[in-house]
Amino acid sequence: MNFHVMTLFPDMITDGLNTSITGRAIKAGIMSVTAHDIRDYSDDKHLKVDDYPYGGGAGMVMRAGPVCDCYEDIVKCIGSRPRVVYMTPQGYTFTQSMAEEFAKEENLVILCGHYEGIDERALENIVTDYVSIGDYVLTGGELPAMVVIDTVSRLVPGVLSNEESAQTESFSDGLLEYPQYTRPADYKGKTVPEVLLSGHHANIEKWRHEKALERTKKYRPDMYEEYVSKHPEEFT
Ligand code: 6GU
Repeated sequence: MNFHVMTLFPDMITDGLNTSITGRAIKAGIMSVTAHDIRDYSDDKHLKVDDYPYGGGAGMVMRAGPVCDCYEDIVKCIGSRPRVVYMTPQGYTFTQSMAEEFAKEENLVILCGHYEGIDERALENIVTDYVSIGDYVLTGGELPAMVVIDTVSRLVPGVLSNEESAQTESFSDGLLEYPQYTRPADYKGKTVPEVLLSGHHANIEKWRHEKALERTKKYRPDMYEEYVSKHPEEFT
């Protein structure tokens, strides 16, 4: 899987993803992340990529030319017109099922905005998906792009080891994770739940399931209701 990020801060993307699990996958050749500097496509002698908004108002707008030219260069490079995900607080909220869709693509372009936004005509020309990562405002699309790439990459075959893949359960069974403990059994007077030391496998599974339900009910009542409606036999 190849990610192509269109950004004004390419170092932020490469520095952020060349570490940890994504960094390992990139070095192994299982995926690639290429950051394309939109400023390289400026036609301005001062390399400006923004301008004042028509109609007035605060802030600057990224011009259509550099954004579209950058995309066309990627198209020429890979020989197809890949999906373009625009990171914007005005988009649909990112979900695990969106990540599963994106993971099917061979190439994915992610466009990061800055300033007050990007000229609407560039968006109309190239963007296929408008995606936000939640209801709060960031200074730019780079951190959201890294969130999307991290989430999608762990769904790409070979990126996670078998042991890492086994920890995928959390959202896939529709419940939050149960609490985990490791040694020591007594940490400054706080002890590990007795059942986990018992070696009784069925009891341990039962306890973990109960804790997962308890947590989901408390922190994600929406997910809890969904789970109850899908597993009525468990609650009769
Ligand atoms: Cl995708 N971009 C920005 N600038 N802020 C956000 C966001 C995206 N998602 C949530 N907040």
